[in-house]
Amino acid sequence: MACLVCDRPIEPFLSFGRMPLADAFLTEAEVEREFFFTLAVGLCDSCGMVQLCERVPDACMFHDRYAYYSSTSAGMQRHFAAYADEVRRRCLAGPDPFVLEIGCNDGILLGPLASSGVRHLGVDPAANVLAEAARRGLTVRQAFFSEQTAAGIEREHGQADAIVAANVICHVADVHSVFAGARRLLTPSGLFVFEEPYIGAIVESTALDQMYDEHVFYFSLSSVRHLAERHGLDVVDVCPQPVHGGELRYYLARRGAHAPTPAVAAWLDRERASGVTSIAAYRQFAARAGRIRDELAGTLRRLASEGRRIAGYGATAKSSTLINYCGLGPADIAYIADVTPGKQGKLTPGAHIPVRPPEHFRAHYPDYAVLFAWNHEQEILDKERGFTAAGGRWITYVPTVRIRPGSLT
Ligand code: DWN
Ligand code: ZN
Repeated sequence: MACLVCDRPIEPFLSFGRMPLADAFLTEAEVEREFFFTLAVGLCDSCGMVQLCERVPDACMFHDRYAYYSSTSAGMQRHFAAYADEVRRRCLAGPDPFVLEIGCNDGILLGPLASSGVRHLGVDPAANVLAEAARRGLTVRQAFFSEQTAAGIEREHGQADAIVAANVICHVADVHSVFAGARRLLTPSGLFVFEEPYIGAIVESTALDQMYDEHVFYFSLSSVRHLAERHGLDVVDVCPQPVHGGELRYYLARRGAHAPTPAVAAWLDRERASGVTSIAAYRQFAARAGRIRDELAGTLRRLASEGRRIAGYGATAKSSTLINYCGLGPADIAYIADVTPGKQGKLTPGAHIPVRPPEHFRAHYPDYAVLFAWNHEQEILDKERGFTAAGGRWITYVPTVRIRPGSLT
């Protein structure tokens, strides 16, 4: 296996075995021809990039039935409104600025920018989520962003003062094409800004469920800086974000265009000290992941054997890895509640647990609910106060297996 960034060998540190596509919710009829691949993750010792060992073709994951709509969380809507303010403040001060979003989904980030009249374009390969962005009045184009797409955008719109993305760049195996396209499209003083799950946070909290087909890369500042340098870009700022379990937002500019802030050197020092650039930290992560699997599966089986009713909350992409890695099925988790209409009535990938609307959860409270959308914990616990008031208990597994209120015993 060769590194997608520098072509040197990568060292696998965790294999989950055969896994389905994390967002491929399916009907009974589709179960027969379900797609599986081997989910394994490795580190490139040369450039520091953590990445999948086997990749799934982009078109199998990002198509006209993409399951995830970014605007399903009120907390994320607030987060992206603040992200839009930041972009406006830092990049869009000049006359008639142009902003491009790579992977705009339903327009959660571009919407607040466009509503203040900013010239914009959202690019996304998934027609269904893009249709939602168009319905909001955004200018969109259905495409995978690449160097070639960038050339077409440049001809039509000119260069971009800001190229923005969230939870997208780490999804693209041909990341060189994305960086080359971004470099080409940026104005001389423009910024390429993106935020992605941070490998330091994933390791620290043993968030093993962040690993699935769509997440091709697990970025650190060190690995992003190496990638940027190959494309004539500097990382000029970096800022942690308290979403999706801990992300880093990276600010890139053409070489020499902006002086890096002190945060860049401080984060690089921190990464060297924490060991996220060395294989030892990942081997320990893999051992902890195995213990979480054993403890969660054991706990759920024990509760089921005692006659407790267990459901899940949030049919996340992440939950696919967790559920299949733990070998769980409908006998362990009766259903998973989720607000997304396109997931409701379908079966979860691999394990085939039915997905039901939250109203079903409220009408059939289980004894225990596994919080698969743990990154939206506050929002969900607030809206489901009735569950705990009725004696229900939440089970979480990041960073460790816990039952609340109460203990494991
Ligand atoms: O990177 C990715 C992230 C940003 O989104 C994608 N590859 C796929 C997706 O991952 P995920 O599915 O793990 O993301 P979330 O945001 O953890 O998914 C939350 C799920 O929970 C959604 O299906 C919506 C649902 N939900 C709900 O039913 N009630 C969420 C909230 C907040 C709620 O109150
Ligand atoms: Zn490499």
